[in-house]
Amino acid sequence: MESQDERISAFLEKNEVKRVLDKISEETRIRMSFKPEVCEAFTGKYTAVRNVSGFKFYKNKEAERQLPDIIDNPVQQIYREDSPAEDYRQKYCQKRTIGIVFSGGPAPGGHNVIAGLFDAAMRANPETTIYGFLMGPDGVIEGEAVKITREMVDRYRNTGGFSMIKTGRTKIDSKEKVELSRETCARYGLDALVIVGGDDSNTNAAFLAQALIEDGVQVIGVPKTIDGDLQVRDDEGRVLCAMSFGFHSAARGFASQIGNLCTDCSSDVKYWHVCKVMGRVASHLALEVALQTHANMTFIGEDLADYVDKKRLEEAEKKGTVDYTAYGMTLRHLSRVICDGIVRRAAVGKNYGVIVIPEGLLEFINEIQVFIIKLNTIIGEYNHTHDTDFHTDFPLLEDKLDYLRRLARRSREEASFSIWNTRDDDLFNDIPPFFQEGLLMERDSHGNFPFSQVETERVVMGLVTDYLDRLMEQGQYKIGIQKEYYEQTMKRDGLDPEYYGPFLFGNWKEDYLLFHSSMISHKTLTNELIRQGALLENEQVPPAIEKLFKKSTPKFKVQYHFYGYDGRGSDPTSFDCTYTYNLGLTVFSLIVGGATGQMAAIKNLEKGFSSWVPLGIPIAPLMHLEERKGRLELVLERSLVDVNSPAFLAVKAKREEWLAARPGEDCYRKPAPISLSSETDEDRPLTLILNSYSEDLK
Ligand code: FBP
Repeated sequence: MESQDERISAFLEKNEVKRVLDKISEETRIRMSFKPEVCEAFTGKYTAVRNVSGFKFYKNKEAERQLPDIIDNPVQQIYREDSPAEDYRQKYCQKRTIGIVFSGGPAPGGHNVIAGLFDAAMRANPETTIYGFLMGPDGVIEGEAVKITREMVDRYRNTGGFSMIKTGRTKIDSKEKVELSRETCARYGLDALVIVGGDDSNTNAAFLAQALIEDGVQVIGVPKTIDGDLQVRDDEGRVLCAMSFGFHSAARGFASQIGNLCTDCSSDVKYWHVCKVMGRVASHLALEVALQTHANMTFIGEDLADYVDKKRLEEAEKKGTVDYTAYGMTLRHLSRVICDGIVRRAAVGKNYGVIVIPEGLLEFINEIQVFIIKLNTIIGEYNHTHDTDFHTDFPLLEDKLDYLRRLARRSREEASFSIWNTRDDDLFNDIPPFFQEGLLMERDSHGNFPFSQVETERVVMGLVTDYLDRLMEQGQYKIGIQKEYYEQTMKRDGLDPEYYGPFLFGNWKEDYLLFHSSMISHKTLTNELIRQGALLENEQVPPAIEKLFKKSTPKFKVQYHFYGYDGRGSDPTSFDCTYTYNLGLTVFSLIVGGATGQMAAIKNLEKGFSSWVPLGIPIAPLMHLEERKGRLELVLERSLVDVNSPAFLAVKAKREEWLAARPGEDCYRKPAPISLSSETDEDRPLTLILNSYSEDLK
């Protein structure tokens, strides 16, 4: 007789069972065979690179000093070359060795950059070798790489993540690391190194390009980051790169999940879903999610920083003073704005909804930003002056707070020491420990504050819950009762709704009825009805009224969600598949064209695919000085949400409509899940579509 193990083995051998248990799903198989369209420039056998004039960049003096050989690089465009001269043809097809590395957080589409580069390189010369450096820049520093084969490329085409060669956040930021990288390039015989990363990684690419110029190793950057904060315009606002790759897929992934929450909460009508959305400092992802889902409230950090409390300013003006605290939003004020939305929706029977909070929100709240900047400097300076690390030396929160306390004491003794004074210390000690811990968390190798690790949404919602409790006690937070429902309930119990209406409700003539604000408990309801003469002493409140009153008393229930890592690992949209494959092709053309210190890009992403133009953008002229780890460093400027952009203005104009604090349906929009179809409204970021109308709003 067959044993159980034998039966299981036979069962596992069945074709259908094998098929459904295969680690590559049918969907993934379809994905892997998807062929992204290629730009016109890549439709022939050869391409050529030509300089494009007309773009203007203000060159930073320090960038001129530190990056002298690449600061004057021009913008370049890739063309289809149908009749190359013999020497160019030979150069195009020469055997090369190229290295590629992912740097920073994953972003959907990275594998297609490799696929595009691989396909173009192999078409030009099948003997070319492409190495993938493992685990991010560490792979370059330590010389760890794999030879990329066709099988590897085919296995990962159009799929998400950076799993093929992994990624890491190490920064090549010291002479020693640059030297080790140089040795790696020499050991592998690299002609070119491709760095796929965000603003910090492209900054690294520029410095490496400069350092390796004498060795003849070209360095090309590729704009990656789901955050969407790597965008390039020249100094006159001409767009060269409207969006980094990965943004569209991550935003669509988040939007699809948040869209489902909109459906859930408007079905179950009992939860407020609070969604923190990744994006580091910039709120581009939150803005795109707002456009895709029409969630009830979406906060855009850049908008909060712009906030001016006019009432405060007026009051100060009357006194002949200026109130500087009137500029920028405080956490307290933000919590009041949220409460206002919640209370207004409840008043029309909607004690539920969806709130979107960008993970970088705190950066735009003055009082918190001050802490972030001060602590960045303190930690940076500590690490700089000691041979150890702040977090290793002060592992516990108590140790860190103790160190800060010592700094505050020092500020009392030394007038010139002002980075952390006793007022800072007192304010910091008023913050809940989990938030203190968040603000003191270890910065990454670029000195960036770890926004994704801080539970911003809980900090904000903690204040919201406290204030809602107060409003409830004051009878201001109540659920509106639909008039029709009130009338039916009363009549069912033989009570005259017209008689009781004015006694019970402060807004008796409206569609949604609110119990008088003095009625906040069974006791106050009874007393009030007696006082008004609608009930006799010792008479019980009729059950119908009890039922309605219970229904009108809100419970504030929150569900927290964090959308970030899931979006980074999502499969790319058709937009990102096509964008990244063409970026890979662009990289190869730039290498053939002898470029270094350039970033591959596609112009006109905001338009349909037929308008896309592959470019090489000079990185060095985009650099500016920024404070990192307490010191000024040359870096690529991050793009924040422009509060005058059409996309933001559209969200602002629709704010009240999407809050839907009025009777009737919510305005939720259901974004389609990620697929390879490119024939929907979502075939490119809605932010880009709207921003292409900027001329109309001037
Ligand atoms: P990149 O800037 O490297 O693309 O990373 C983006 C990001 O996903 C941010 O949105 C987020 O704040 C951060 O990475 C999280 O970093 P970590 O991977 O270190 O948790």
